[in-house]
Amino acid sequence: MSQQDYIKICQDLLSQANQENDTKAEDLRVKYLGKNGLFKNLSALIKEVPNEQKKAFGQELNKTKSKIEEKLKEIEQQQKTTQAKIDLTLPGKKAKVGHLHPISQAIEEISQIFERIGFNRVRYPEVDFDYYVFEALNMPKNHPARDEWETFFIDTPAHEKMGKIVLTTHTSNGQVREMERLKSKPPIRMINVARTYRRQSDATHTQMFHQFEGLVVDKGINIQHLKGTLDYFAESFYGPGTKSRIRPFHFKFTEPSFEVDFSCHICGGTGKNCRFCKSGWHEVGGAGMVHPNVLRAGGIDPDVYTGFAFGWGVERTYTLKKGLNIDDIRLFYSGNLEFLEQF
Ligand code: FA5
Repeated sequence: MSQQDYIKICQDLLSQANQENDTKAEDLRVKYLGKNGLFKNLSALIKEVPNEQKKAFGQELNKTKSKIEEKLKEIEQQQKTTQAKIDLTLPGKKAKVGHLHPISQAIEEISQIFERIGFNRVRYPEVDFDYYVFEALNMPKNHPARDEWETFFIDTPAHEKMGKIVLTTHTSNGQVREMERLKSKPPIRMINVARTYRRQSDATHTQMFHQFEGLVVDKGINIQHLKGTLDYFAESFYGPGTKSRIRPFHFKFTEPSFEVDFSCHICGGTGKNCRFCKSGWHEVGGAGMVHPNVLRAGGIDPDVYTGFAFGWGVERTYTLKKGLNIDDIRLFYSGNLEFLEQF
C-alpha cells in the first residue's frame, strides 16, 4: 500500500463520519471507535504497510482518530441541546381527521329513515332531458307552469322526442324514470336523492341544492299512506312529538297537491312568541297524489294503480333540526372550514 493509499483511506473514513447527522451519538461511537468499529479495522491495515512507512501511517491514523472524536463530541453536544428543547409534557400534534360534509351526513340519515320502511334508494341524472323534468310530469311544452322552475338550459340542439337538456330543477325527473326502470310494474317505493339547480340565490336559496323525492305506487295507495309516511319521517328525523301537516297547493304532476310542514321544535308547534317559526310550523317542500297523466307517461294504468309523491330540499329540511340555528344555507357551500368543522 502506498502513502497516497492509506492517506486516502483515512480521509474517506473521516468524510463518512462528517456526513453523519441523524444517528444517535452513542451508536456512532460504537460504529466508529468501538471494539469492532471502522477505526479498528483501519488500524489493522498497518500490518500491510512497509516498515519505513509505518510511522507516517501511524501519525495519519492518530490524526484521523482525533478528528472523528471531535466530530462525535460535536454531534453529542448537538443532540443534547435538541433533547433539552423537547417538552414531553406538551400535548401531541393531532392529525387532522376529516368528516363527511353536513349535507352528505343529512342525506345518509334521510335515506336510512326511508330505507327502514322499504323505500329503495336510487339516483337519477342531474342533467336530464326536458321530457323527464317537465313534459312527462304533465307540463307540456310552452306551459306557463314551467316558468316557476327558473331553469338552467344546456346549450345543445334539442332531441326530437326528449327536447332540450336542462340542469334538473327538481328530483321529480326520477318519477317516470323509476316507472320505466321497473318496466311499469308496481309496487314502486323509491327514494331519489340528487343535486338540483335553479337560478336563485339568497339566504334560503342556492343555485345548486339537493332534493329527495319519494314515490310510492301500488294498488290502493291513498292520502293516509302519504300522511303516515310524513308523520313517521317527522318523528324519526326531528325527534318524538314532531308533527306533520299538509296544506292544499298546486303542482301539475300531483292531484291533489300539498305543501308539507313540520311542527317547530322550539315552540312545540304553538307559534307563541316564537321568532324561529312565527306560526308553529316550517314548510319543507311539496307532496301529493301522483297525477294520472304521470302514471300514464310511465306506462302505468291509473285506473288500477294510484300513488303518492313528495319532494323536499335537503338543506331546508336539515337546517330545521334542533340546535342548528343556521340562517343562511349558502354557508354550506362557502368552503368555510370554521363553519363546516362544527358538524
Ligand atoms: C318541487 O320541487 C316539487 N318537485 C316537489 C314535489 C315533488 C311536489 C313530488 C309534489 C310531488 P318546490 O319547488 O316547492 O317543489 O321545491 C321543494 C323544496 O325544495 C322547497 O320547499 C325547498 O325546500 C327546496 N328548494 C327549492 N328551491 C331551492 C333553492 N334554490 N335552494 C334551496 N332549496 C330549494
